[in-house]
Amino acid sequence: MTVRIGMIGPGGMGQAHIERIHTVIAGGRVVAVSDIDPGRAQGVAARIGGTAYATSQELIESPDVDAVMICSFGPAHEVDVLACIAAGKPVFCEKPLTPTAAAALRIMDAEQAHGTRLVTVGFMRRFDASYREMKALLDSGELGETLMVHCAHRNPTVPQGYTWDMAINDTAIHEVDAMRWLLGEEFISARVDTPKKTTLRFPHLQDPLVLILTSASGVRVDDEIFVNCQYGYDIRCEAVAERGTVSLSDHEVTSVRRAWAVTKKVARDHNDRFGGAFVTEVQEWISAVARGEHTGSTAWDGYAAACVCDAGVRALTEDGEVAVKMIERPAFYA
Ligand code: ISE
Repeated sequence: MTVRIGMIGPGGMGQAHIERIHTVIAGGRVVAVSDIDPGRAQGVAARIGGTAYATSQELIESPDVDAVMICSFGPAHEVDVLACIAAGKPVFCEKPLTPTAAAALRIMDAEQAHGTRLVTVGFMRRFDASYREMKALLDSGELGETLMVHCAHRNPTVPQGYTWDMAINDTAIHEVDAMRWLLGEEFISARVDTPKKTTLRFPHLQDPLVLILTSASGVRVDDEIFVNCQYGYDIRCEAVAERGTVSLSDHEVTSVRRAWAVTKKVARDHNDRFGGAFVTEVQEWISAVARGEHTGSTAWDGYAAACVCDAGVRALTEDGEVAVKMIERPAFYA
């Protein structure tokens, strides 16, 4: 069976997914697109030999679409995810599921009323080979209890439209999800440290910043967010446990020795660094849809990440620790 996918919002991320689905991933084809810019939808549809729909609602309801990928802007996600649930179609929604926890709660309510899991959230780090190896080692217990994790998330630069809160709810949200998954527990509080700001980009941003999270069992996670670091896309993570540490590897493919120096490349962007993770993630989703199963992060993961980010955004404007407010995990998401 070929899963016929409708894509909402085929911008940069969406088109990178289409490329993967049509070249290296098996079992799926993007047959329909819609976009707030109808010209873009028509252009992408013509290129892939698919249909451009005037609205996302029409795409979701089309009998020619088996499953939906949402790659639009975060604030537009809720209405489309709810429409997919109403239509009973599996939906892969890029992060963030929703920009607020309240909106994610409405999605969980609708999905539970529907009765089966349909929503997968695009948290790709869970599919990265290096993160998976780290998790397997920590879960084995060989290093004892995990005590602290040091993370860094650096982007070469961000566009003008990147607002002050996005450092937390668009960038740090990746570590928030990856650390919930790595540690297997929730965070209870957030704090933000604000070091000296770079002069090399927009003054409206606090860049860099350090988000400090505390988990229910007391693990301390610090996450340096530096989105105008100029030199590359650099993701770091070191977990410190009782009997040792484990870190993500650097992701250069080659190193060059020349003129008495060794040079290695730094990734350019998330597609470069996490290309393999995106392929595994989308392949697993398409294969699960074909089997009629659910895989990947759930709406609960989208909700929990939004709750931690809400606290992180508040911590950016308030002094001290901010408590993370979260409902009890419903049995449906156990
Ligand atoms: C962007 O939306 C992403 O998801 C990237 O992975 C992240 O590095 C970047 O900071 C975000 O703006």
